[in-house]
Amino acid sequence: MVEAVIRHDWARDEVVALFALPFNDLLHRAHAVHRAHHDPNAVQVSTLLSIKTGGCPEDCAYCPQAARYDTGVQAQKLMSVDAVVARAQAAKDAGASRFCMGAAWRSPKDRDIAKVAEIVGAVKALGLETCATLGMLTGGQAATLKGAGLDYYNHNLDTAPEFYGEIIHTRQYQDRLDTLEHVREAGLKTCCGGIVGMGESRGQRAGLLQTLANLPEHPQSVPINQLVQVEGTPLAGTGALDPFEFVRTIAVARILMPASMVRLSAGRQQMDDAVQALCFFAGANSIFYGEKLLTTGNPDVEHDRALLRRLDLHPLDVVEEAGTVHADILETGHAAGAAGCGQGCGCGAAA
Ligand code: SAM
Ligand code: DTB
Ligand code: SF4
Repeated sequence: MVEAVIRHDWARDEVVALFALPFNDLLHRAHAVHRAHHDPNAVQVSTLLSIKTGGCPEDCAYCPQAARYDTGVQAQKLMSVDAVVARAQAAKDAGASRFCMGAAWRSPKDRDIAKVAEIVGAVKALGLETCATLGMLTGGQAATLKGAGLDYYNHNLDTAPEFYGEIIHTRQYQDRLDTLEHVREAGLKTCCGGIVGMGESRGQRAGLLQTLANLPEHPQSVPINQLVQVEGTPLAGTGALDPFEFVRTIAVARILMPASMVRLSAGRQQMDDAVQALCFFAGANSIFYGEKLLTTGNPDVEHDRALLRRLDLHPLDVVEEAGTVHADILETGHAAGAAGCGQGCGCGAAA
């Protein structure tokens, strides 16, 4: 299996040409790249928590947390360290290896960062990988988060540069690129992707992926979200994207960024199992696991376990603890050592 060359000089025409390949040819090519760089039967499992919800001053047209849209989301202030740690422990017990914390800020204040740094340190101490998405960061804030033990910072480009102005007016594309630069310079891993199904053209979907692939480093994690339409946001009622076009987007992301984790992100609850299976074949190898994303729904964990089992997919990098053989969460519904096991799986947890 020949590994694909890592490139940062993709032309728009080349990316559009990939989208235009016959579906089977595109999936064949994407899967070959996937197989050369990753275990094709492993899926990285992250759990997401909104640690500060709603009341955001930005106008992102897709977002239920923007204060200016009447979406029914109740604003909540930053959660306490203990409350977040309890949720992170539960996520770990359920089999997640990464814990992603989201806050509805435009750009956090330094005192917010100090509090989040404390939270990150406590979550990291549980043995989980940590990820945060808090809005725009200065270089100093990124360095503080790195020092606290943060592994990944999520900051999405969201869409192609030329479509961005139709979706967000309260900050510029360049602001996003600047934050990504601060994140990279602090030595954090980058989680950066976008949303499809917002009414963009295929050329604009290609433009998003081209921009991601031509960053100075490929983001280590690339979330591809399908728009979750929320009543009250300007994008509610946008025409649905053909599911096969979503699969194509995953496949092109895999070809352009061969070594990155490509996350089948928001929108899975609205997606057929068969479409998700095609996404895994096309190169998706990461999901959000748990009944909620930030404010909207995600598939039931039982449903996801069954789906992964039906597709013979196993969770990647469940944290190994010394002397513990981890139970298969697909069989038992929890990682080894989880409180209150009692399912006779031999993991040693107390019932
Ligand atoms: N406020 C921070 C920011 O914007 O960077 C962090 C949280 S924000 C909710 C994180 C990402 O979630 C957004 O960049 C967007 O890509 C995604 N997102 C938000 N609402 C969504 C929706 N309705 N459907 C799909 N993705 C969504
Ligand atoms: C990402 O790209 N998608 C996640 C995560 N990064 C933070 C967020 C999806 C949010 C979907 C809408 C909601 O639940 O509020
Ligand atoms: Fe605010 Fe982030 Fe939502 Fe935009 S995506 S409105 S910045 S929470």
